[in-house]
Amino acid sequence: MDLDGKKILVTGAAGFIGSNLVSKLLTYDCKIIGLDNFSTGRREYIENFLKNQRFNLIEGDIRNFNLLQKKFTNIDIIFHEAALSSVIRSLEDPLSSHEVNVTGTLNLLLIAKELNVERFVFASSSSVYGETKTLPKQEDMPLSPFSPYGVSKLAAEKYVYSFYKIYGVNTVSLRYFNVYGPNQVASPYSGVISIFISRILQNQSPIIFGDGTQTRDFTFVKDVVEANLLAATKDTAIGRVFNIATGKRISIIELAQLILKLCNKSRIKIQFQPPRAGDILHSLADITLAKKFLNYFPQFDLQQGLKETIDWFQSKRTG
Ligand code: UD2
Repeated sequence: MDLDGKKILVTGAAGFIGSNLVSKLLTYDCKIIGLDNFSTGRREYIENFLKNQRFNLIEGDIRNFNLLQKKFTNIDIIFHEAALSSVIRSLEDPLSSHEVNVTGTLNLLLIAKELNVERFVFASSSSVYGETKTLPKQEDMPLSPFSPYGVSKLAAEKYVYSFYKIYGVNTVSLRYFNVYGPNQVASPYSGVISIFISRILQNQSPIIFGDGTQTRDFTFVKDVVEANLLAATKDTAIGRVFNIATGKRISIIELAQLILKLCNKSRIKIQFQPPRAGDILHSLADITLAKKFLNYFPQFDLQQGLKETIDWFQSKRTG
């Protein structure tokens, strides 16, 4: 399948991953509808897209089924990136995480079925695994998430699979592992890399929850975008679930030291606070399936990705 000539819906188009995806999609000859309710998305991320005739914005909420049904009549591909991400947010407000991540996804699946779309790509998460007995995490391992966020992503993923099996919707689920990069703003709910970079550039200590020995497989957003394009175009992807990661991990303490070094701020001391509730200890992906069925080969190692991300934060500060 080719993206050229397609009508594409991107939910969460003004969000971190959605905006990076739209930016890439605009290099193809396709029409894009961006849907966002701007609860966490940012208008500044889509300002440039709005100048392009091939991009249209619909402001709205994925929880509002009537709106979705009214606005969307003819769509070929849906990239469903809209979500209330963050484990922390889900601990504070599990109901909203459920409504957006589960009911919102079910609404979009119903639209996908009604419109008979060619492909539905779902942004799932490594959090569906919870703590596994062994590493790396493989797609067919038992899933036992314990944060409400992980549970909501797993429930949504199961709906996605159900719509593939029962109604024949051509779905693909991508389990993103700790995505970072440009357009991820630092907030209490954002990924650790954005928080560390933002603090360090303001000469503040990075704060580690726990002893810092917990590990993560950090994935650069441009690799995630590429995985989405492959998921939308490769027929071998249909009905499957894939880990999208690098297959390498780093501890949070090593991560803090690396960012301090790359920012030339190694003199800043790291601070420690008690471990965060809902946190798992280790996360590392096996990406064999994605390599085999998607032809997904990550292009950015952590150093490269961090440099691009730090540059983006710096340009934001000076711009
Ligand atoms: C989870 C998912 C990830 C994605 C994300 C969405 C796992 C393994 N990962 O990310 O795939 O879906 O949720 O939000 O389930 N930390 C600090 N200091 C800080 C901030 C974080 O030490 O200032 C620690 C935190 O305690 C954790 C690690 O850094 O051990 C990563 O935290 P995170 O919030 O970036 O991401 P995580 O793993 O909860």
